[in-house]
Amino acid sequence: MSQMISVSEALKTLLSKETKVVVLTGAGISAESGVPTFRGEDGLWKKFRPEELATFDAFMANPELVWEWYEYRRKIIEEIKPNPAHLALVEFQNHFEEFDLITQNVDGLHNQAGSKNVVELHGNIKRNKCIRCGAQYETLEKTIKGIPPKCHCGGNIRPDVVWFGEMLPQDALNYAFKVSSDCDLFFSVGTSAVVHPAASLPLIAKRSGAYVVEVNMERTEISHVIDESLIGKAGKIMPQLVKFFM
Ligand code: BV8
Ligand code: ZN
Repeated sequence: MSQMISVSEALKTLLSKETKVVVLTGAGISAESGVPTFRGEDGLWKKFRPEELATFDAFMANPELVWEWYEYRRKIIEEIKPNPAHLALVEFQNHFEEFDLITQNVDGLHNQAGSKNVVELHGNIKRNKCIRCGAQYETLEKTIKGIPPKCHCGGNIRPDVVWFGEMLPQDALNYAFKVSSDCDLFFSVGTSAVVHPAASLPLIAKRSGAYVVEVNMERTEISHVIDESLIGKAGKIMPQLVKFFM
């Protein structure tokens, strides 16, 4: 029986269903599903630097390399499934009367776990779109050939994710700002909190008077300003928090 995490009395009292809760997740919540994180020792970026691949310029300069990198990541994601941390967040959503889940991840694992109305700040790797006409391609039709695939209009098809230097989807970001500034309890789970503007959400919550809790394997950029750090694997901590629900 894995030993129970120690949770402050302040946090325990906030785990009642009337509390307004917002959760922000990053690559760390998918690590135990087998998705490499970005900046860890097994990080995706180890092989490639973010500037090299997750940018529009990189795609225009070397569409084959960027497209192959996303195909490599899609293959990993096709084989894996949500882990206990993703499943615990479905229970969070069922427990709290007001609950919002915001993710930086593009792996779609929250939706796969059964979470509803997930706010995907950085898009979704399973979606593609045409650079020229914006046509959406959920799964690439077999007729679409070539690397990168060509749209019916002749334009290049790209992954429907937010690259560095690109704006986040405005409505998703505005909604994330709104709920983060109006919640009682904010969880930052499995994110190094270095990528903006997502990394500003826990700080906005803190400034607006929320109790901010971080779940991570180690301290991060925001550890010094938030209220409580639960150090350990999200797959262990998140299900244990469910046990404290009142
Ligand atoms: C924009 C999609 C401007 C693509 C991604 C302000 C300040 C500083 C910099 C900037 C700023 N504003 C803009 C910038 C530049 C840039 C930025 O933030 N750079 C950083 C690197 C310094 N931001 C942007 O470019 C953003 N765009 O602001 O546009 C603009 C303004 C006006 C007009 C036009 C443009 C766009 C950012 C989005 C980039 N796209 N992803 C793809 O995936 O290929 S970001 C990428 O990083 C992923 O989405 C990822 O989710 C995200 C954040 O990383 P994390 O999720 O935190 O993952 P990481 O590996 O870093 O950390 C994992 C954590 O988990 C670790 O802490 C680890 O300890 C922990 N962990 C591991 N295992 C576990 C665990 N925890 C618990 N349990 C475990 N088992
Ligand atoms: Zn097109």
